[in-house]
Amino acid sequence: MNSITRNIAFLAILFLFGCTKDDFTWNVKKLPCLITFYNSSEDFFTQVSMAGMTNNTLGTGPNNFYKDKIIKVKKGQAYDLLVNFQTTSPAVGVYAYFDWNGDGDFLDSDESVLISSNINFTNVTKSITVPSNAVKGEYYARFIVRAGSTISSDPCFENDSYGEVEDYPLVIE
Ligand SMILES: [Ca+2]
Ligand SMILES: [Ca+2]
Repeated sequence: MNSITRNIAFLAILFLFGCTKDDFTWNVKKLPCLITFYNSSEDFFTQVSMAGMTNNTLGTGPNNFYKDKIIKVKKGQAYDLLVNFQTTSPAVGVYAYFDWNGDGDFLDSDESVLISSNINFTNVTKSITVPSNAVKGEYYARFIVRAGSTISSDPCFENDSYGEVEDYPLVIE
C-alpha cells in the first residue's frame, strides 16, 4: 500500500466507524446522583406544586421519581413553588434543586434553593425564576426533606436515613 492508498483507507474507516449523532453514547443523558432515605414516615413532603403541576403525597422512600408529574417551564419566567412538608425532627433542611443547564447535576449557579430550615415553617411559597440562559430540554428537578441537625445544600448528601426525596421531570422550553 502506498501512502495515498493508506490515507484513503484510513479516511474510509473513519467515515464508516467514527462518531456520529447515531453513536449510542451521544444519546445517553447524564443522570443526577441517586439519593435515598429509608425512613420517610416522619419527615416528608405532602405537597409540591409548580407551573401547573401539583403532587399530593405521603411519606414514601427510599427514592421517588414521579415521571408523569412534569414541571414544564419557560426560560426567563418566574413561577410560584408551593411546598408543604411535615417533620417530627428538632431540625430540618428542605431544599429544591433544578438542573437549569441540563448537565446532569444540581451544582451550577441558582440550581439549589433553600425552602426551609425551620421546623415551624412547613408551608412555603417561593418565587422561582428560570434563568434566561437555561438550556432547553428535559432534565430533572429534585426536592429533599432532610431531618437531623446536619443541614447541607449538597443535592447528593444523605446524613442518615430520615427524610424524603422527590424527583420530577423538568422540561425547559
Ligand atoms: Ca412525599
Ligand atoms: Ca446543572
